Amino acid sequence: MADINDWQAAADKEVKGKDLTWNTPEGIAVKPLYTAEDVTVDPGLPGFAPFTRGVKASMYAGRPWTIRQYAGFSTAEESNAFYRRNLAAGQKGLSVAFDLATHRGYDSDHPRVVGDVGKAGVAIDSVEDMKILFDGIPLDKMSVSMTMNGAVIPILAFFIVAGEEQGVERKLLDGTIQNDILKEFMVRNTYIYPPEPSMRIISDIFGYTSREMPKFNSISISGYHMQEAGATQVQELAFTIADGMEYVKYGVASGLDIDKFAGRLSFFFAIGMNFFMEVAKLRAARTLWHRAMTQLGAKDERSKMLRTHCQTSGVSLQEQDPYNNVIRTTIEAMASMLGGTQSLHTNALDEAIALPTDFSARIARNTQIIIQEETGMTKVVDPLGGSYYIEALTQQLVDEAWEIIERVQAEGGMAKAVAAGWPKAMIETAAAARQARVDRGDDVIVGVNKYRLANEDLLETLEVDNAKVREAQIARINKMKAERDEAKCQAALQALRDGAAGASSIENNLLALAVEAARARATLGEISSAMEESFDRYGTQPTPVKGVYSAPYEGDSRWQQVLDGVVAVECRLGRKPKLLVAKMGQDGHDRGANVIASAFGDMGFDVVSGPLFQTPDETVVLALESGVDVVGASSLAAGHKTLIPELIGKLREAGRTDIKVIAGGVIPPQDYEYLRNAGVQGIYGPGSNVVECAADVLRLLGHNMPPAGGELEAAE
Ligand code: MLC
Ligand code: 5AD
Repeated sequence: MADINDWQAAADKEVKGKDLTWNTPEGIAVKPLYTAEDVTVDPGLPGFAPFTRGVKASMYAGRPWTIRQYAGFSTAEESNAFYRRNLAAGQKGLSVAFDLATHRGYDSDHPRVVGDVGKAGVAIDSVEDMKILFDGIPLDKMSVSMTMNGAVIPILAFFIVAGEEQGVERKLLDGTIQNDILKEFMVRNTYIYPPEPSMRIISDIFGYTSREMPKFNSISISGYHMQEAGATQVQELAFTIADGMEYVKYGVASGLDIDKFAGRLSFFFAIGMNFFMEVAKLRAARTLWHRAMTQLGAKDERSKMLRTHCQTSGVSLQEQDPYNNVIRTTIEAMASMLGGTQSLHTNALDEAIALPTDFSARIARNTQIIIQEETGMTKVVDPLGGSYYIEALTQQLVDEAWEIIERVQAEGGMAKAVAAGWPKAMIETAAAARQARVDRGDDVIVGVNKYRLANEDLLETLEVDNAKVREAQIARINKMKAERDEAKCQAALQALRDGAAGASSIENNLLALAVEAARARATLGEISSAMEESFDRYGTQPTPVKGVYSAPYEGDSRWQQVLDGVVAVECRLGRKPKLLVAKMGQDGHDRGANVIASAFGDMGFDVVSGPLFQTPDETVVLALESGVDVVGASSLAAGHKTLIPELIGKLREAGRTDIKVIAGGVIPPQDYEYLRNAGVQGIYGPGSNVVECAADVLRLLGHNMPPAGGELEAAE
């Protein structure tokens, strides 16, 4: 029989000695062949420690994963109707997407959220909205996930009271609250308060739910947003497990018995296009969590079981040739289920442009239904178990991630690491490197940097009339405030204020106090502000990484043309051309803004990275103070039609029509003309090449920049 040396010789001959090793972005050297010799650890059996092969013995043969599509837009009425249509068509669990005003603790009538209400999710201002959201949906029968981190106290309180007023006892409420603040500080940015009081909120929620809501998952520890922000799979894995360990330590430090709450911790991962790596990642995650929880002293096996939701990768989906997204999502959905997820969201094909329509949501949902009901893939437990490659990769991911986890532990845990900023910097470095690989064509994206269509058809997308939603919300807030017992409401808010000012205890439990305020019809904004008085509101300054985007471009002729262009403009102006990267509204998606800031900085621009959550007024003040030539507005949460025209109006009022305004992010092509008419001079959607964006900016600044691949027509 042939041995490995025979194989090596045969392979060398076929490829003339070429090295077939694939070095992945996480620095893993994937070999072209795996054999029994690569498998060094026995993964055991499904349903048994360390749960590498799954948390249930029968897995999907016993019960398939929950088809749980994340959704929400406009008003509670519209979202409720959407949920009901989806459940009738085969969806099994609910998952609520709230709008950014709600995430950040503002009522719909707050002046800072004019562009955000009802846009990226549903607007929820009070228990009245929450009751409408679940109208006709029995909360003792339907498990509901709520993605909420910043305003987690009022939202969970509204949910509890909505259940109560439906006649459902707390102990029967089934579902999950995201409640994962550490990753917000790292990547997702919908925090409200600084880290310390935010961690107290989490312990208070663990305490309350472990006493009162035994079926409810008190947290969804999320790596998803790390991968979306550019993290490699090893980084996603390591920081997520390390976040989980940190929450457990806080829970224990607040006096809880580890086995009383750890069984209700759950996880959430992104599943991207590196198929086998993603399957191995979920298996590695379960193995690591078992190890971590054993180390932290858990005794109950359920405390050591990593149960997870997955979502296919948003960032892997493209605006160009969007039907390719159905194929990508199918592949990612298969990796999720072969990895053993408990619950799954499959993204819609219009992901890179807008929120799902009924049509795109149907295809996304049916992707899962077809896998469950037509393919027979659920009949065998962990069917990839025993694959030499999968088992070896699983072990390698465990080892690589554990190394990072040990570094985090050595430095005092994840809260300290987040404060020190190195995990975020690691992720941003990976993001800038990926952008450069895509822009250079080293990483292929079909329909974007290879096989691109000459003409794209317009895709019909969902549009939310933001002004109308806001009006309806304000009317409901005013009506509720007029009808409530004001003295009772104010007393409940005062008790919450006092609880926040005091130390965490059963009497001062913030969720318990907020439930009282919710019953008394306090709004989300009022409940959030009551805590903000003691906790304060948190903000940070972006710090883009340097030299990562430029590295692979060394010696590239187009890159050099752009660098020369920047120098030419600099000579003319007597200073470097200056760009403000602006984030307006409550949109915290900052991967794009950070990558642009890094890349433009590397190209020689003077870049000002504006803080998150600015109003158009604040952006104009910063632009004028910094003396910029160009403002680049980054918008990923649909606020562009309100906020960017307002910005241009304010610049005009200030007499500064010379400052150019460009826009980038998730902007449907249908809106381009509207924005151009408003004065936007360049629009860069997903899939834009950053070097070519810079070439455009140089043109806007009057430099005679040749087209890509073209010759310079005349020197400046
Ligand atoms: C499961 N069960 C079985 C079984 N499989 N029983 C017998 N045999 C089997 N084979 C049981 C389970 O033990 C459980 O009961 C019950 O069936 C439900 O199964 P589950 O596996 O726990 O599924 P589910 O209820 O769906 O819970 C999955 C979860 C949960 C634990 C991962 O936390 C969850 O649903 N998370 C979703 C999070 C989410 O949707 N997030 C969206 C983020 S979007 P029992 O009694 O044991 O509980 C986002 C985007 C953005 O964040 O905006 O940024
Ligand atoms: N409805 C449906 N999906 C949403 N996503 C975000 N908001 C919504 C919403 N309101 C999905 C997208 C995004 C990921 C974070 O969640 O896929 O990439």
